[in-house]
Amino acid sequence: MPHLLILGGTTEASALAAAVAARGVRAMLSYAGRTAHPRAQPVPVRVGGFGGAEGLAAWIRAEQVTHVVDATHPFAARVSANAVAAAGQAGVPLVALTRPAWHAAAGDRWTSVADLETAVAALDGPPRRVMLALGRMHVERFAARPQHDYLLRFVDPPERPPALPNHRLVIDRGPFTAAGDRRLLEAHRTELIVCKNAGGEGAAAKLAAARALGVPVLMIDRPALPPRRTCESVAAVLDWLDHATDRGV
Ligand code: 3Y8
Ligand code: NAP
Repeated sequence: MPHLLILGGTTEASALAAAVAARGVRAMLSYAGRTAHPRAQPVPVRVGGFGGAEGLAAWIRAEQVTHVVDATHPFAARVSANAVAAAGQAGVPLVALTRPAWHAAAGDRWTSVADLETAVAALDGPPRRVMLALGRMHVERFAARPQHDYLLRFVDPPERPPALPNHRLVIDRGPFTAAGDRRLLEAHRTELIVCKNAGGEGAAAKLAAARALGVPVLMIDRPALPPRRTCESVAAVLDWLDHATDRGV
């Protein structure tokens, strides 16, 4: 009888949880606890870190998990590395449910940068109206570039105001719509968007709005992730689960 651990926090993880619940597969979805009110799920949920790879391996054994699906965000590199190590230590199969990276289309004005540090460095120069579509965790890095007028979007209200002298803060959670993001960019008169190459649909609305308005985008490339088996759809994960179970692994 399989017992699935879904490392969640993405649209795809929620879709997988719905699919396995509909099939009556025993599963638990795990959140890090980054947001105050994570989306309810049709499977049991746990919230909080495991205590590194060792803690995750111990949890997998204690909960008699038989299969791990890493459905975390492509920028959640640490938990993904921990999951590969922990699944190996615990001797259970792992698959990553990922989404393809975005690629610039006709009309896009993207500049790709390797990482957050390079994005901060690229914001030297005269004041501009910049949307930081990066959430809350990295905003403080941009205090090194105080000259800009920032538009910020967080999931939850921050404990204290961001340390950016000129900023407007929007509290909202995705998935977002192109029309909504276009209104947001027009209201802020955004001249540049800084975002991660998250892929998927939930964060893509701002890119469609940027294309329509001719707004350039500073696109942060994904961090390196460990080698692991990957699937790009819920159906492929269910197929893997069927075969992994048939093989008795
Ligand atoms: C806690 C769970 C679902 C999942 C929905 C997806 C889509 C909407 C778009 C923008 C970009 C950003 C951010 C974003 C999106 C989905 C997905 C996605 C980007 C929740 C969630 C958790 C988080 C954590 C949060 C981070 C932040 C990143 C905001 C839930 C809503 C910017 C990533 O305040 C904080 O500390 C927020 C932290 C990690 C990145 C950062 O560095 O700040 N996600 N987002 C998960 C956990 O605790 O394990 O609350 O329901 C999930 C979703 N956010 O089931 O519908 O699939 O990616 N999330 C990015 O892409 O750049 C917003 O504003 O345009
Ligand atoms: P991270 O940097 O890779 O992980 C940092 C630590 O957070 C991990 O070592 C682990 O703690 C804990 N952790 C992360 N994801 C977890 C999960 N799903 N369940 C239990 N513990 C988890 O991760 P992150 O970038 O902060 O992302 C945190 C969560 O937000 C993930 O669920 C991710 O899918 C979601 N998310 C992130 C982004 C993003 O831009 N990074 C975007 C959208 C959603 P221990 O070492 O103590 O086990």
